[in-house]
Amino acid sequence: MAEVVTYTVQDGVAVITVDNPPVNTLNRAVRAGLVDAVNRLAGDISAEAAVIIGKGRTFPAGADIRELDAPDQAPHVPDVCNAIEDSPKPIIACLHGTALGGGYEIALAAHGRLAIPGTRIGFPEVTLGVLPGAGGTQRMPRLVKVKDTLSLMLSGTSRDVSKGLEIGLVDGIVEGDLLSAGVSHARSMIGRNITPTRDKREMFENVSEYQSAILAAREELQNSPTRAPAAILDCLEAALLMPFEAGLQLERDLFLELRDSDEAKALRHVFLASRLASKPREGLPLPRKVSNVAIIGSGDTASGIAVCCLDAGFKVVLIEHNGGAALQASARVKGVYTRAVDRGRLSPGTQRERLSRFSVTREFSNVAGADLIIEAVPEDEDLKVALFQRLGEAAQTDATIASTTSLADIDQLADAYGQPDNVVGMHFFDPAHVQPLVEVAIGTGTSPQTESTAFAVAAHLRKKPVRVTATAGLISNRMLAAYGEAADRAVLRGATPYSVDAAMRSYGFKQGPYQIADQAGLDLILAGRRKAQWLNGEPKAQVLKAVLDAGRTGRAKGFGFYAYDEGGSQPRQDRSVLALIEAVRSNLMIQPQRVSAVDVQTDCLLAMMNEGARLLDEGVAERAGDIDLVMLLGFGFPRHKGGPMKAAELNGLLPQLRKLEKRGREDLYWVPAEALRDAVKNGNRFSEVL
Ligand code: 3H9
Repeated sequence: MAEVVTYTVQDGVAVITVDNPPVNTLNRAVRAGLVDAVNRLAGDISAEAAVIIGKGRTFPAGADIRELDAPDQAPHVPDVCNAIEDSPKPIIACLHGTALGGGYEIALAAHGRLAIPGTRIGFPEVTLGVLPGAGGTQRMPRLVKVKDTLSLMLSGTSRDVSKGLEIGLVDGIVEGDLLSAGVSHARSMIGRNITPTRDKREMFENVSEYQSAILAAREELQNSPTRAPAAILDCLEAALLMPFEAGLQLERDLFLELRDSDEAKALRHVFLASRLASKPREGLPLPRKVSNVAIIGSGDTASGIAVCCLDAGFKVVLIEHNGGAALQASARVKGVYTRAVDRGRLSPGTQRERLSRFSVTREFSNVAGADLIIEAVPEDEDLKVALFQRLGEAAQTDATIASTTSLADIDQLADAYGQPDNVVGMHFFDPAHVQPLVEVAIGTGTSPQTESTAFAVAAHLRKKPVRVTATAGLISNRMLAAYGEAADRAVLRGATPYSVDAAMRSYGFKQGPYQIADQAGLDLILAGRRKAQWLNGEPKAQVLKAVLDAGRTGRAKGFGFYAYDEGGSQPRQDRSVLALIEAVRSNLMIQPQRVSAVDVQTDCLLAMMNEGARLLDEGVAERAGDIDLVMLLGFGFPRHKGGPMKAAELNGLLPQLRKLEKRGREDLYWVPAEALRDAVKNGNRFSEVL
């Protein structure tokens, strides 16, 4: 096996190279290799200093996230950092790529830090529900101002090194060869008196400024849904008030506590699920070339997709036969860019360049010039079928044809087109230029090259693709249907749409199911609900239907489950909706009971998990992690709960299986899916992978 850490000597300086592709994570072999290298340096008469550098695309990007779920194995990253800091011979960290988390903590422990332009530095730990646990919280505030430490550690975002130089993240930026510059810098430090980071105190001189920055951050973070930010603040406070060793110990204790928490497990799952989902399946051929895109349609989805295609460098023609609608779509696209320029997020030059690649036409024949055609007309199956027939006559034979439908049958559209291998589903979420998720729906006839092209396009548009075996409703509508049905049942039992929404918001959702329904439009939600088939046939949707039948179609019309003011922004609870629900209850002879927020949450989560398990049974979704991603990115499921499948695992699947079995005896809606039974047998996991 290739060595993951190598040791060579150049001009009397040891060159310690980390070579663990793709991102040089600090797995056990790397940690052991680094400690060995530092020990070797101490006794090496041919080297009086050292540099640490990463091979390939980056300096270490942090601890290996996969290892955080495995039993502890020494040496730990803090051991590596302590060994580096304690080295009697100076060690310089040479940074490039992304020096993140534990990677940058190594640099903080070193006796100097150089970087090339473009290097990004950051602490993503908080996004994983942990804190910088290798001395970062103790060393960083000794080197840079606490306000900059706070901003980096609490945001979890990385910073370009050009902005890091002035605040002290590195000692210098190297324009030329990083290794040569590192070696000569290390040589210049030989024989000099070096103060290790742990002994630096200058940043602590203004105690009150330091403490008030921590206090202000504490107040700001009072409502944080995760525990990591408060723990980071505890450690930074300890850096000021406690001896270095005690601060390190506190940091280690809190790190381990957080690492083993459910929220950190959930966040790790999200990280890995998202990386896995984005990867096209193995063995797919190269994608077809795409540079000219035709978008058919003029609604929000069509204009949103046009914006992301323009942003990605494609030439875009938007095709709409209705002149007025075409003008509106064009104005919407231009409006996005005008607002971006007004807010200083885009230069007028870039705006001009992007819009120079954009045109709107009523002429359908323009599809002939496109290598990717995206159908984004309203969800009307007949309309879509007719359109695909026309496309079959007008499109280039090697064009990729993508439908944005989440309800229509991709196979039927593919048949109408006549060349099913080139047809795929790409379901965007509105607003399409903002929302990251795309469900890539693979039909029976979709060829591997079309699949590969859809994934390449999604990546090019900077979207998160999730692969779905094409089925009416895809993952998104099926999950939303189960969620809505559970919510309706809770309302019939005695909750209100408002108490259900509040319960799900207090669980961590940005919006409750009735707010989502109002936003999407109740007719669309009902159409989606009808696509779900359970053992007892059609979903009942009694509450949804009652409100829709009263002409309340959602936010766009000003009335749905809520009433809205003119601009549609301020939802108000509406007594007449409660009266409609009361009428349904009395028809069904249901006596309303008290339904607590916990009951609502339990039922909705149980229903979502069971529907996710059905999607696994049917092969619509390949992995539980894909279902979680759709709920997280598509519907605002709280990230730190990991998605409905992960949350169910963390709560223990066996009691949930029992609960479903019991309820399923009275109401077939609750009958447990086979995949849930398998997951219980599998040791409380939906799949070996994710
Ligand atoms: C930490 O350091 C804790 C310490 O404070 C304390 C310790 C005691 N682990 O994203 P990409 C994989 S916490 C494992 O597609 P990009 C990734 O799964 C850690 N694997 O590329 C993928 O694998 P595959 C703090 C990782 O160029 C491949 O690398 N660090 C890790 O778009 C390529 O990744 C982080 O949180 C990892 N840490 O982005 C960094 N990182 O090909 C998280 C990547 O098999 N990582 N992989 O699917 C990132 O932000 C991005 O991956 C990075 C590259 C910017 C590095």
